[in-house]
Amino acid sequence: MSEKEKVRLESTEGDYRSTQAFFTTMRMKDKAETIVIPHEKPYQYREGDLNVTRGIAWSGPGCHLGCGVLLYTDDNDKLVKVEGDPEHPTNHGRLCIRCLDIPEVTNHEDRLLYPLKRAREDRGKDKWERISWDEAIDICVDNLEEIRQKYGPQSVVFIHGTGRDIPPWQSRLCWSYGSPNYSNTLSGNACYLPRIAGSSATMGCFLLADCSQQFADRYDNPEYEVPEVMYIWGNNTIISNADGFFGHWVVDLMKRGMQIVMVDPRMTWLGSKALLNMPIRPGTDAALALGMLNVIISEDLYDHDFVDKWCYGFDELAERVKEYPTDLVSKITWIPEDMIVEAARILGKAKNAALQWGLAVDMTKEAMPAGQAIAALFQITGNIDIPGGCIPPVEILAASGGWGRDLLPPEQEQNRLGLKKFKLLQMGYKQCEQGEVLKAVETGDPYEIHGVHIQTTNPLACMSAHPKRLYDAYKNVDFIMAVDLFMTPTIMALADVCLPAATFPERFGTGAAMCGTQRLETMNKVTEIGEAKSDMEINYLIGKRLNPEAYPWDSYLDQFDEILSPSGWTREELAKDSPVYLPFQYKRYEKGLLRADGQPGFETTTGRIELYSVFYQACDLDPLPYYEEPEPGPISTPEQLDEFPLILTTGARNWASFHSEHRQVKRLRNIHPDPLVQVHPDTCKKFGVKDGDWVWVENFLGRAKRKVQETPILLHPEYISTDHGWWFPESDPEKFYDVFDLAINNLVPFNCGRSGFGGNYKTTLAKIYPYKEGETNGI
Ligand SMILES: Nc1nc2c(c(=O)[nH]1)N[C@H]1C(S)=C(S)[C@@H](COP(=O)(O)OP(=O)(O)OC[C@H]3O[C@@H](n4cnc5c(=O)[nH]c(N)nc54)[C@H](O)[C@@H]3O)O[C@H]1N2
Ligand SMILES: Nc1nc2c(c(=O)[nH]1)N[C@H]1C(S)=C(S)[C@@H](COP(=O)(O)OP(=O)(O)OC[C@H]3O[C@@H](n4cnc5c(=O)[nH]c(N)nc54)[C@H](O)[C@@H]3O)O[C@H]1N2
Ligand SMILES: [Mo]
Repeated sequence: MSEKEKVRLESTEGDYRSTQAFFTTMRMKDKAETIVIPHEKPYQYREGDLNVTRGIAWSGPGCHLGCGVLLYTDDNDKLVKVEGDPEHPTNHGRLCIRCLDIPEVTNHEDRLLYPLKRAREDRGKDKWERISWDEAIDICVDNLEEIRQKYGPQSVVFIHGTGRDIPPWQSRLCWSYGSPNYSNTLSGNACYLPRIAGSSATMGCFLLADCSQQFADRYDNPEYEVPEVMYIWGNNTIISNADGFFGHWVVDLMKRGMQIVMVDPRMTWLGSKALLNMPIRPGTDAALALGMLNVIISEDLYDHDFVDKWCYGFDELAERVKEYPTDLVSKITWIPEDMIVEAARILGKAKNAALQWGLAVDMTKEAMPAGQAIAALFQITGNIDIPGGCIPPVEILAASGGWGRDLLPPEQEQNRLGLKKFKLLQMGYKQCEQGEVLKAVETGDPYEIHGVHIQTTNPLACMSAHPKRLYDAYKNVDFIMAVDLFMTPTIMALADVCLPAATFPERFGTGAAMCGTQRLETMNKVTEIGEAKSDMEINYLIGKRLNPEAYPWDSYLDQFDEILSPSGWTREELAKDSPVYLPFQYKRYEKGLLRADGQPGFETTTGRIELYSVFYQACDLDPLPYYEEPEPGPISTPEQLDEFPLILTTGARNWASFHSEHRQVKRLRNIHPDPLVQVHPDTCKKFGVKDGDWVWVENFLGRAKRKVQETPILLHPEYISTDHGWWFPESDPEKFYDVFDLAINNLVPFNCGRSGFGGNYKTTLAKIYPYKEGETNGI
């Protein structure tokens, strides 16, 4: 038996070590370890007529960054102003416009202020009735209890949106209720999870660009070195500030001499300042990475010492990348061949290089091999856990990736929708695959779904692929409850009970920012609006009734201390000293700091970075990275090109909104009033449309209404790019605020990758044609 066969056998026999490691296994051990940074001002103080409270911003409204903020309230506790906290090491006083505009959101006249109910037969009608919290909680508990008794807890699905700080609280509710079906509604969990789960499976940790975020003294820390070059791959950091990564760190580093290489089909502000801006055809990132690996390996530009000591399967990888010569890769990616070679050489020769990868890596069907190939570039060049390279973030709080895992009865685990089909779903936070959930709702196979719990998500407008399909399926479910800040198309279309949630200035919270920042901090309540309650309190009230043992606390506030307990901090103490930092060291793999058993190496079966993944192999997946043409596409379905000649990517972020949020917030809406499709001037000419025209963007599955923005930023005239998340709060509620005319996901099918991760949200073929007044997709 070969060594690989042996390893494979061992891992199929249950040594799925990496499943334990969502980020890495290192945790904060006690309070004395933490670094408390001095603040000039106390956490609450008076400035003129106003009270100022320090804290961080997280959702709602949505964001997952955790910038330091100063909340200004008047003597009636009304939130009147928000400023960036100049003392906060993440943002140093800088804030985006959405955060500066929080008072308009928090105090908005359209906020949900009271619990609402509606008769089952009135679903889809604007016939809501105000009810008390007691009645609302009773209805939710009674329905969920009845379904659990009649059909079993697995027949309720709990769906959430992007990684705000709410999902862990919903996971506890879900698992303590007894359901294994905790999920978002993205086909193939196609946001962040493909990158995280893939990295965890192959190296036991995740990779982030080292921007000194782990040090409270930041760029001045003596250990830190500026990266020579940063590869920004399918990520527009300045606008998106995604997942705890503050985009302006890139600018800070460029001012300190760092160069950037961008991989993006559009010219962005950063791209215009880049050494190279690679005009990639959407969905072909894996091919590009494999082509660059080919150059680095064939030109002997990799780090032999690092590969020999710390990587597993290099020879197999070297063999695989021979299938991707740069001339072929250029034809696939539409990037000039010399640019691919140059990008590879720059990386191979750099003293230290950082990777900042984004959503575009996840939003293609075969996202896992794409991420695997991109990561391999930085692994074989030894850019792992070195100053100015890629750093594995630590999981500071166990709750970050799902709270209450231990509460799910073990016999329910096998009912998790998607797990049987996709073994790799054991990676991550025990989520389902929504395509499989939908099939169960539609067909009752493998069992019927009778309830849906919706919290912080607006799937019809934003998250779900093929939203009409989700609507048609979910509208027949017996009981649907939702928790949100505002009325949404999803709630109007589907829910029976709607509970009003608090924005972040109205609630307490803890933040353990993900992005390698090694910091722990709090959100602090400064105001109250209507009868809105925090998601934490709402879930506590419901959860305590459905499973009292899982909620042993006397107040929902005690839960924060429970979550924080591994750190030694209580919420109230932390509020005063927040943010606090954990100490940090480089080259943790040499010191036994990346493995649970304290041995040197990585938390994988082989103890090394698996360029050839034993874990993937055990999940019946190709152990090596590969490229597969997205479908539809000019190469996979050339027969569609006559009808759909354009290559569409979707969802590039803009300043004025977070997903489907903020459309009713006037100042922000004025900045970006309409759903746009960016079209190259040559293509406008060809299709007889011009800037400002309303058009339909259409593919084989459906169409969505857009306004043309004529712009040369598309790097090939055939590329078009459009916003996602649109609905018009000002439109007819009973037409669900026009969501089915506006949802770009009308064009996105449920169709995840072989692993259960990844979906074609950012790549399809399409056409555009003029919209005629009165045309609609209907409901
Ligand atoms: N075509 C296309 N589609 C995409 C994307 C794309 O790039 N292209 N991006 C996708 C990605 S990456 C993601 S993560 C999803 C995001 O999808 P979602 O997370 O579902 O985002 P939203 O539609 O904004 O829904 C969030 C809802 O939660 C509410 N909310 C905000 N804060 C709070 C809070 O604190 N408590 C409660 N209870 N509610 C709150 C908001 O009012 C809003 O109605 O969208 C995806 N959709
Ligand atoms: N303002 C704002 N900020 C947000 C959000 C928001 O809705 N609004 N959403 C948050 C969430 S949940 C997420 S996941 C992040 C996502 O944030 P990012 O990771 O930055 O993702 P996007 O902005 O969707 O796309 C980034 C870039 O990828 C390019 N791109 C498109 N298709 C491809 C492709 O196939 N390959 C490559 N290499 N590039 C491609 C786009 O042109 C775009 O410039 O943003 C977060 N931050
Ligand atoms: Mo996301």
